[in-house]
Amino acid sequence: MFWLAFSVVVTFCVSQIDSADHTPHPYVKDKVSSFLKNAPWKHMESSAILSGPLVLTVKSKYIMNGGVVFSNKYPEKGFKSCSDILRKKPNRKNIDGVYTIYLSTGVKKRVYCDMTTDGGGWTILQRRFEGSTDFQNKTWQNFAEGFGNPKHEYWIGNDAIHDLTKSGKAQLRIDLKRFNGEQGNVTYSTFKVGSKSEKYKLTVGGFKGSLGIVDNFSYHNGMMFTTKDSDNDKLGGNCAASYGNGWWFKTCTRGNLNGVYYKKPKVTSAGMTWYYWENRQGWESLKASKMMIRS
Ligand SMILES: [Ca+2]
Repeated sequence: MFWLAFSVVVTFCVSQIDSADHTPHPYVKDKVSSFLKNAPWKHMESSAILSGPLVLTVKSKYIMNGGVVFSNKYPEKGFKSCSDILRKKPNRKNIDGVYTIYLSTGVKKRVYCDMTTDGGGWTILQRRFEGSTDFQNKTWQNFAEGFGNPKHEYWIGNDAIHDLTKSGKAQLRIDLKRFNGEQGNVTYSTFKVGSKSEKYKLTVGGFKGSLGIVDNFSYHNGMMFTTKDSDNDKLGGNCAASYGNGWWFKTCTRGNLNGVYYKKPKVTSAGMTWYYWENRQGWESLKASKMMIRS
């Protein structure tokens, strides 16, 4: 009887949110509904009146402690990712550019959306093509929050990557370009990055590549993120201290897309490299890199 009455009370309260006079913002409605459903209701009293042979009227009274219903600033549009934008606004297809998305934490992010490649809907995590953004002198916190300019070169931030991949449904695509103009790509059907407390641990699998580009990211599978000021790699020393940038270093790398941007095909493991493509020097520095996800 108690649970039945409880359910009735909650259903009643939630239904009040849908009152005919006002249409609540869906975000607010969801948050308040969730709060009412999960709040600790305290039973105060119940009374029952039996009248006639068939009518039983039960009245129950509950109180609920006050508290914060929600504190997030609710998103204006609420797009969660570039694929979400494309689903809700199909006319954005083939219109690449900077869009606004909101992470599940309520954090607003300006990101570059690739609305063209393979049907579009790709949220860019990392983009480099000219060396205008420094990836070398960045801290753990910089890599966590992201840096650069979404119109040009940037790192979206490890907190954002975690948030966008935590459902486990994201696919990763990396587009690469050599200085001779040759372009190729790799895709991973599984791509997930852990939380801050998990030190952004990388889970990657399901490789496919074009132009003989080999799978080197799997070498980094299971690795935590390492920066100059946070050593979480498998080396005795700190890989990031040698390479400068943050990455999911092991001992240390087989392709470091956050490496030094050399503006020429310099052969060095310190560069922005992918080890390797067929018929090519393994550690040749690349002209462009674009890491992007879709789910
Ligand atoms: Ca180490």
